[in-house]
Amino acid sequence: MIDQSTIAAANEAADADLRADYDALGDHLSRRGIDIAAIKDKVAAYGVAIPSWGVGTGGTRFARFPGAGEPAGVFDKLDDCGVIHQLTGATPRVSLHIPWDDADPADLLAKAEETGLSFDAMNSNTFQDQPGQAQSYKYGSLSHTDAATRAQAVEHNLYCIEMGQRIGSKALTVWVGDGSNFPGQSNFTKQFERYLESAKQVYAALPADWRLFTEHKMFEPAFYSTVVQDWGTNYLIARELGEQAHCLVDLGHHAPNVNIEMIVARLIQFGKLGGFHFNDSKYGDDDLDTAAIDPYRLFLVFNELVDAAGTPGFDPAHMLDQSHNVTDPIESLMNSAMEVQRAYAQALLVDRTALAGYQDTNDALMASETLKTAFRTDVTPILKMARRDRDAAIDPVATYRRSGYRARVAETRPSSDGIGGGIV
Ligand SMILES: [Mn+2]
Repeated sequence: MIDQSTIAAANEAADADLRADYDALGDHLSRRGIDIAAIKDKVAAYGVAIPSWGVGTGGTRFARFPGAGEPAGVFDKLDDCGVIHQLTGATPRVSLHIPWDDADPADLLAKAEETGLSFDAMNSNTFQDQPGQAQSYKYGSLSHTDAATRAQAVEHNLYCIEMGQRIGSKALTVWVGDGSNFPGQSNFTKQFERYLESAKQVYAALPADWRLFTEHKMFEPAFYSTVVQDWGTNYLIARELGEQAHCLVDLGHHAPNVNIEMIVARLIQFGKLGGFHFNDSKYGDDDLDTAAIDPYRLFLVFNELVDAAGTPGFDPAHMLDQSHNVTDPIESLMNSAMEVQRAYAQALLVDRTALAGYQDTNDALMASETLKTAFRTDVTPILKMARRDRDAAIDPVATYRRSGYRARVAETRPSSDGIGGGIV
């Protein structure tokens, strides 16, 4: 972890400027009838989960270019996640991926305690084969034509639930790579029937206080069809399985220009929004940093979430899921957590009474401007003050660079293998 005195010294140097900026924004918001302290408190209470696999350098199927001091295993990953939370105060939970993060639950809990973290949703992996595995997932897992392969995939998900129960997780996220690469390769209906039959077995093992999240993805690794290709199929799954099943929306898993915020609204309306994997994309599932390409879209998603806040039972899980190919993953994850907080803060500024009035009177221009006014407000001083109040860093990236953390861990962590593919 980073020495708290390093953070305190950096904050001290930035404090006077921050106070001036915060007070100026407070005056401005006050004229709009908004209490800046109330917004800051909500932002400070907000958290987004870090995926354990996000702290390693990602890659494409062409190559991976790891940096120095890459985490060598789950305990290194938790150290990195602890640093991210220490500096941002915005990432209190980590989402583990089995078998990549398989370890003794007692050791995981001890490390979580040491790093100030807790565990978010468990993620199963039936999209790649593990050493010594009896059946191959080359042609699918939960929807495979072979019953023994489906049973193996179900069994793995049950193991993830058991593991999660021992470390305080309350959800299982299931994403499968199942699909087809050629027209005619798979019978769409039979394949989906097999998927549902397997998913029902997983659902049946879910503890009463757990949720099951299923994640849709339009393409990759299957390039002609995927079994859970879009939110429609995802909704069907959640409806077929039962009350504890919900849809997970990964922003990158849609075709370009799809109206994701509207999908979010539909899932909220019918009680099936489970949560998010935040990231951004330009062309496809690019796994770019959250808000790197289209911050307005992220804001529009949060606009729907803020609009729905207070709905009984509405408690979507928030997690980042992105691949860091050319940046230090810790820096990218810190920035992305702050971008999610920013979108939330901006959405809190929307004048909802005015917006409803413009909607009712069909004043399209002023309705749009109402959203834009909130989006254009620079809420940076609110985010900084929320961090400062909890002894996190006013400027996390600058403080991280000054701390020398990466160079320090590089001395003890073995250098990572840059050969081979991509997805981590
Ligand atoms: Mn995802």
